[in-house]
Amino acid sequence: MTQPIALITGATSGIGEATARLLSNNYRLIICGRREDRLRKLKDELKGDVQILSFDVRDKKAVFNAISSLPKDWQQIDILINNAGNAHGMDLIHEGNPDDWDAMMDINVKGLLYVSKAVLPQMVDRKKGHIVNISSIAGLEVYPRGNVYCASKHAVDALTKGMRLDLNEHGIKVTSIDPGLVETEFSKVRFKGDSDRAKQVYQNYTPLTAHDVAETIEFVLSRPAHVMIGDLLILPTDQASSTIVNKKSN
Ligand code: NDP
Ligand code: 8X3
Repeated sequence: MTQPIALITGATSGIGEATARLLSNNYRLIICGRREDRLRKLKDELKGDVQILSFDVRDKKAVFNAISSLPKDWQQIDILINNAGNAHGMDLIHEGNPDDWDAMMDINVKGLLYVSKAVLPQMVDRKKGHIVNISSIAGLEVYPRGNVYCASKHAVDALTKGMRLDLNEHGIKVTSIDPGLVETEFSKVRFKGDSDRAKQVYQNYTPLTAHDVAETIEFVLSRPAHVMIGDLLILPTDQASSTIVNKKSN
């Protein structure tokens, strides 16, 4: 039997890259991201059948051009993992930078919409498919200074619910994975390359790894046809909520 095709956005690092590594034995993969050098390196390392698409999810035209440029035998995408996203800044609302707000809403919300719009029609035609949206605990709770990032992930949560309603009659599964703290490049991006500040986010407790989240995605995808995991919150054991983390004093 031919392997299902999975398209992963944000596969150049963190959760997306770990998911590509884990799925590569059992799925044909379309790996996406802006950093093409990383995509090429990852493709070389993976064993299975892999296509690369390099585009910025904010660029509507680039999204549609990239996905329609796929060879014919790659166009029937079975699984879309909407993972590309980041936080930009962690300021009080009255001190926030509107460019950071634009980035978060354009990437995390509108980018997810553009990619979904490019992939969904063939799923609807075939009455088959699975959308996995990587939201966050920030889509379920709001924490101090999280304002616009939390708003973007609350929007992802609403879109997941909306997709599930609208796609129900077409037999398409829609899942939200909501991770807590995962040690990736996420905080380095949030703090604009300040590695020391980023490291502090993951100190004195045990955060999730990107592989932990990838294993959860693999589990969700491997359920039988009649089973859809709707929403899945995955936390480090040390984390009880966005603001309560059991940090050991050193
Ligand atoms: P990383 O920073 O490691 O990865 C982010 C990925 O998103 C990169 O591959 C990056 O690729 C891609 N990306 C960012 N902006 C764009 C863009 N404009 N166009 C295309 N791709 C883009 O972070 P994570 O792996 O942690 O984040 C993945 C997802 O998980 C995000 O949606 C994040 O919000 C979510 N999440 C993360 C948590 C955490 O604690 N780390 C917890 C909960 C959710 P490139 O730069 O090459 O374009
Ligand atoms: C990423 C986790 O707590 O930094 O979504 O918002 S958090």
